[in-house]
Amino acid sequence: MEKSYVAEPYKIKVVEPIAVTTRAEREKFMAEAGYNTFLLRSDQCYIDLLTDSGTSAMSDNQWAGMMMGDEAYAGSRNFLHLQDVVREYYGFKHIVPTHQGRGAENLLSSICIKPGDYVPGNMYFTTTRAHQERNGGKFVDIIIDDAHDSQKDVAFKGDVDLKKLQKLIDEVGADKIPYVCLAVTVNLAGGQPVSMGNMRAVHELCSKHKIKVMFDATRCVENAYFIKIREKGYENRTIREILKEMMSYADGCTMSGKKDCLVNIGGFLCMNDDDLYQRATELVVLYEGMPSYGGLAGRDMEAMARGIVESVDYNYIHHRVSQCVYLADKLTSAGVPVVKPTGGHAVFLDARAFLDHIPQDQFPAQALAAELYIESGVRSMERGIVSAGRNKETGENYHPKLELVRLTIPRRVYTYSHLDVVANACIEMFRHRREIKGLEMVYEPKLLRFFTARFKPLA
Ligand code: PM9
Repeated sequence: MEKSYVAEPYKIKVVEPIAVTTRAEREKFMAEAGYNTFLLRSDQCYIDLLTDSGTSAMSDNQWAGMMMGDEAYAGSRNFLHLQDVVREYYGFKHIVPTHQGRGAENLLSSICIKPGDYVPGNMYFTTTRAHQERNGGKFVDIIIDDAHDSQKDVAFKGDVDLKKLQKLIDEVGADKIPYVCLAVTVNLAGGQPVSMGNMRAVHELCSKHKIKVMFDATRCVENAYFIKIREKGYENRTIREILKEMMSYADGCTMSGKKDCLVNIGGFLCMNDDDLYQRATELVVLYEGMPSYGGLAGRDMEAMARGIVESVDYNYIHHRVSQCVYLADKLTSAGVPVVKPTGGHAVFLDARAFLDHIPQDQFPAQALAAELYIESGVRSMERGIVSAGRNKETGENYHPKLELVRLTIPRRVYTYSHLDVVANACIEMFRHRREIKGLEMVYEPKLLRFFTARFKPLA
């Protein structure tokens, strides 16, 4: 019997035309963009899978909420609504809104990290690690080894290796670890979830040593969905219940609302600790604004509050992950190497296996993302050696085991037909993969280089 995929649990009310370009035009656009898909213009892209960040389609209910914005400088009713919803759905005592996730990361890292501290995490994320390092912290990877193997098909590849965490505590001492940063799901591992059992165990170990656990909750609803379908004992629990239990194992979280809160802009920092909250309210006025708006308009906070409620609807999240599975299945059945198992927000091409004739120092994932655009007008993102950047102490390039191209699915935006176009383009590229050449980096910014670096094709 043919496998079936879930149809859209929404109907389309507004449409946005997208650009159809020729190959000759795309070759020119890509060269002008320095072979970096971040530097393309949106109107040069046919299907834009650069990111799922801020690219969601909002619902009619969210748009209605935008008209209910209370744009008072302080104490707007939309902040109070957001605060109520976050307390109810996530369970934290305090919330400080920020303009997006990295605003929350900035506050948390600045308040908690001292030079010489260690911040363990289940694989790094670009902006998260940059803020930790900027405050003198050292990121330590404590994810299970399987997460670094693109072909290992394990249910909870985002789990922390508790032995690695215990070893770090023994070596440096708990007082040098301000908090453990636990990402649910793990973006750079391929959108891989953390099991509830592992969250509980990390929380227990950290409590014993009086170390805080701060979640990167950016894609926490996707994580809750995977717990429901993969972890024994959760099959009959609602997404909302699972989410609340997950958060009970954290002392707080940073959140990029641009992902699982279904909005185009916004984020927040949460915590239970009154003193931490006090310090966050002191710092937020310097970078974001009053603690009751944190860089956001009242209307944006209203859309985020409503987005949080919508995000725990099973039909929404079931369809979202089904779209990823559909694309991954098409690619896998044609022999195209992708990260296993399929994650929550994207399908990741394994550029190391796809372009096994290009060494990592010639940026295979960057080259593959550029070629995919030229081939089809589909924009994707490099998640390999360029994103990993350089070791701050030695200046050497990191060489991550995962060299990936991310085909990121925006929420409620594209149809299965769009995904067919993406799959066919990747399959076609796979057939002529030996013709794809590596790149040379000709401009390298010092921080978060993947956003603006420029490249040229090797002869
Ligand atoms: N993620 C993404 O495309 C957008 C920026 S990086 C290209 O995946 C996690 C797990 C994220 C994330 C952003 C942030 C930062 C924190 N944690 O972009 O500042 O995936 O809202 O969030 C991006 P903001």
